[in-house]
Amino acid sequence: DLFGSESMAKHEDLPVPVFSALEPVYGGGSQLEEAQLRFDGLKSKFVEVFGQAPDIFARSPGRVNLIGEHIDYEGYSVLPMAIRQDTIVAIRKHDAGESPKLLRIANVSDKYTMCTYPADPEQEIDLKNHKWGHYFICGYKGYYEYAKLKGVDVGVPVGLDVLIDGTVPTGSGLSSSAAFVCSSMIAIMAAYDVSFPKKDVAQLTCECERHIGTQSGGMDQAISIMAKSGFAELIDFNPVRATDVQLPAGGSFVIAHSLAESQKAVTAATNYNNRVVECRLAAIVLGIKLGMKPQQAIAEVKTLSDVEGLCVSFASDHGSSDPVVAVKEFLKEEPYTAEEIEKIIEESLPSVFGNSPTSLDVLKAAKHFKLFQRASHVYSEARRVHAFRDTVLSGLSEEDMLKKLGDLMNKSHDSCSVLYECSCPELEELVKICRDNGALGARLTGAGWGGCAVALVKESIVPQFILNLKDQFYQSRIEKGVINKNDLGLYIFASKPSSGAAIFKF
Ligand code: NG1
Ligand code: MG
Repeated sequence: DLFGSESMAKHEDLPVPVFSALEPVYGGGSQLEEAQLRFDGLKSKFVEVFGQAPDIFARSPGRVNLIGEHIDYEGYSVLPMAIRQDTIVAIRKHDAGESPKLLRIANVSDKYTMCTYPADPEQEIDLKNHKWGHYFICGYKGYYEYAKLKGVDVGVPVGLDVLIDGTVPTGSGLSSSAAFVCSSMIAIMAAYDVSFPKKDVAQLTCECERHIGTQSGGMDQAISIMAKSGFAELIDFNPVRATDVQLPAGGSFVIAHSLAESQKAVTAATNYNNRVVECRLAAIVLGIKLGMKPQQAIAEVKTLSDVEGLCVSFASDHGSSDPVVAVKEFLKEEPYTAEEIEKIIEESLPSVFGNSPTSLDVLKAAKHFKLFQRASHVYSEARRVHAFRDTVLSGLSEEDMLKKLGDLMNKSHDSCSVLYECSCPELEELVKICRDNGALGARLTGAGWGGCAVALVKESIVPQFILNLKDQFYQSRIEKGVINKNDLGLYIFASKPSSGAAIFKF
């Protein structure tokens, strides 16, 4: 239609909303009270640390990914929802000439001591010496990179005083990192009194988080910025777009921590970035086997989604539309050595990656490359995301719908575990316990190698389900002193889709 939805302002085109009260984001009741306490605490701590009150607050939530794991960086859509746990940043921008001309990043938790950085946005992040404050600097650099790219005048760098309060557990697969980077970026924007559309903020926070050394996709930042209360979102990439997905009311998502911490910034070379590299190599090899010249494939093929078209045409000649058919035909199950791949692509591996330092770290650490397994996971997982979305929209009875969604989550987990090898013994144990206790489906969520599982559970059995997990998974860990009994609520909880990033000016 001529004047249809295309011409209406989409929410990704709008700026991050600014509020003068907490209710629009934190609702009422105990959540609001809790939030009020946090904001009051932040403010007084800010005055205590820096001697003056903050100008502005920004918040951005963590997320739980319901389905679509390790495919965002391959260009495929994912389906996460925001959780209520978030990062709040309080910020004060110095006047020009005020000293010290530094970025001082403090935290309400004693676990994190103050980090100080120069105000120069061109500074390099010291990756060999990981500090928690580096995530703020990702946002800071990103802000100036965007401004440069768009030719926007965003003001001369001055000192910033910053205090952080995060409630997303770290290394848990719930994206504490994106909550931190996104809230930092938004706080900086608000402090400098500039605002960009949400889709741009989602894009630029994704790119700037890579300064931490992981070659991440854009899921976490996109959902943290664009989430809407009450909805999960189907996130598409290139360009970033979010489509609301209303989940069936009778199901609840329970998030449970495996208590294995996944330190992604530290293990990138063997875990996360390794998989990104393997996917790229699988895509290039597939491109060549399906008729591209090696040089062309290296130049043009960045992700598995770039060669899906070729894979699907091949598969349809063989009576299917499933790209996994081409994977089975053209990639071998045994791991490839670097030499084998170099022979196929007629190029040295380091030069394929333009000598990017994080990729070189991967090549140095890798003994071999599992191209068949990684590509099979990515193509099948991409299909499961759409099957999940179609199921939600299918007029199936709620009972049947929940069962189908659970099945898809189980398949996703098994693929992550067997083909992508991003699970760990603690997650395997936890997922099994979830399934044994009536979960319709359970899977690891986020990057894996530790962190949380998410289980789809019938609303009516949630309290009993949580009790059973306490007994069967957490009790022995409490006895061993791994966690404190009083903290259990931090490690297992049911979650409803929460709202996205916001700025507060009181
Ligand atoms: P987490 O779980 O936050 O480490 C990571 C990536 C995502 C996505 C998932 C796996 C970052 C910031 N995020 O999330 O982009 O690839 O893993 O699906 O690295
Ligand atoms: Mg992260």
